[in-house]
Amino acid sequence: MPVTNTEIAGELEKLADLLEIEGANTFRVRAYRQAARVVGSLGRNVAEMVAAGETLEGRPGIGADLAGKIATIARGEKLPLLAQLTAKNPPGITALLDLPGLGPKRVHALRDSLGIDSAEKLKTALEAGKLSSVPGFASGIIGKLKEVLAQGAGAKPRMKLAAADEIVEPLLAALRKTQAVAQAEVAGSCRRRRETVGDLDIVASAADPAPIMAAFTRYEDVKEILGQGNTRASVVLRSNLQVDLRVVGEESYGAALLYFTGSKSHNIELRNIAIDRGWKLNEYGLFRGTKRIAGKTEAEIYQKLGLPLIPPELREAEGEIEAARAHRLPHLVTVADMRGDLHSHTNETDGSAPLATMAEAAKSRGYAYLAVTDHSRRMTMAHGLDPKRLGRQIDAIARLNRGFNNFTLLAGIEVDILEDGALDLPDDILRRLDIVVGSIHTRFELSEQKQTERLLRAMDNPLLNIIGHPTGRLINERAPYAVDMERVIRGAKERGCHLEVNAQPERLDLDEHHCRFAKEIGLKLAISTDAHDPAHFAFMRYGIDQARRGWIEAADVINTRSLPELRKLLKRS
Ligand code: DGT
Ligand code: CA
Ligand code: CA
Ligand code: ZN
Repeated sequence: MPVTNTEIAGELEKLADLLEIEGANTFRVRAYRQAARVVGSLGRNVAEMVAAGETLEGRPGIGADLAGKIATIARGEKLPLLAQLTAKNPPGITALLDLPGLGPKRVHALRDSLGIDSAEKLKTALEAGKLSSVPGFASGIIGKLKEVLAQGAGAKPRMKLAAADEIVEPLLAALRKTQAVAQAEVAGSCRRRRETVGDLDIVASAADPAPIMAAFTRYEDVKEILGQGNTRASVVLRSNLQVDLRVVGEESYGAALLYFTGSKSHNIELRNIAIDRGWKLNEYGLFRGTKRIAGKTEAEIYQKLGLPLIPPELREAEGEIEAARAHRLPHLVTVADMRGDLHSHTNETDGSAPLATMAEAAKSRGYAYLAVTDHSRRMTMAHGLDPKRLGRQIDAIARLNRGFNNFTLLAGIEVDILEDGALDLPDDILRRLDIVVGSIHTRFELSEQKQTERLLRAMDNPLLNIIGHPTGRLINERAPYAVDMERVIRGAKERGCHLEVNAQPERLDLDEHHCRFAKEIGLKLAISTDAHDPAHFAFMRYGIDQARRGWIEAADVINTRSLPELRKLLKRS
């Protein structure tokens, strides 16, 4: 992978930031920023130019020294100056510069007087009221900082789970290939299948850790090594995702996996059980005195503690240990339990593939049914269906169904829920469908009361079966609209309607807490991919992950049922 211009510009910007914090000469700082702009706006790949013997010397603001530094970065080497500055300043410090009122001078003062080098440390110091002693921090600035930090500014961005999976899978494969590695697995929030991850934590076992440590720090995707010892290392990948690796002996692998899978509060509860028995639990094993009584696998540690293995998705200290003790852990739903998908689009609206292709893709996953639910007419940008076009699609589905064995296309619609809760298509066409999904795609800004009533009113129509992506949130992009989900979930249950867990990685909507509440009151859910392309059927695993975090079992999900049973569940009286 050649170094990209964006990466070179990023390194130059970072250098400028750090020099500024160090109080370097303004002209020098400005020169690096100018160079970053030149590289960033160049039409050609600098790494390739450098490899071909070309130089940037002579371009606006770029002299021999800067051109040399750019060439170094372009060759994938680390600038000694930057290495020196990053050793002194942790990565979080440059994020401080983005906070309002914080220029390099003030960041410098924070670091030297209070040792603050990250947004988190700043937050702690603010809460402890320590900032007023730092020169240059008047109460106005302090108040403003408190306000923006409370709103989440400066927090490390969290990566969506599906994106993290794409990164961790090849990395694990590379680590497992090194001879000495017996086992390697991702732990942390990724293994618990949280919808976003802060960083990746990998646990490996090996008799000799050296080869795996080398494979890890030399992995082609590594941008920066943050720290490295004999059995642990931390790196930053080119995606800016941090990865921590810990290598232990085989006898400790289960203990390390358990420890680094977390969550922290789950670990604390486990450790207390060990303490009650006079034992000690840490990342090396479960110990009676100095004797290790378990550690090789997670299962044997749980067993010694009197518990069945608790699935990682449940390890959040939200009642799973009590449930395990009482032998009442849920049998969580799996991808293999799914008999069909209940939300999909074709190229008749905004999907990429025709009906027959979508049907084949669903069929080849082993599904018994697929509901085709294109958009309704209100979604003009998606070329939504009016009654006439929908009628033709219903006929096309009937024709295709005659050719299938053990597979059925269900005629459906994702009908827009209008502002007043009415549906975007008349009842007489909806009545001809097997299934009706209703979704909100407009007027996200309504008050909580109006939005809640809009959804309840939509569900009053007995032709509606499922509310699609019920809160409308897009992870890291759009907050849920204001809506009282407890009322909506209860309202769905009362009306014989269902709610969707939308499996698109940026939606995962319902979330885990809604899932758990739905289960508690006995509302059955649909888990659907909202596929706009045959490849999207693979997103099912993300919907399943989220549902599992919400303690959902196969029996709580309508599309784990056979078609005749599903049809019964869809019948509203
Ligand atoms: P993240 O990275 O923010 O998405 O969340 P996690 O859960 O992956 O957290 P992380 O990466 O800070 O730590 C990984 C696991 O290591 C965490 O889930 C539990 C364990 N761990 C980390 N620090 C501590 C600690 O101070 N005490 C205990 N008991 N466990 C810890
Ligand atoms: Ca983590
Ligand atoms: Ca970590
Ligand atoms: Zn939709």
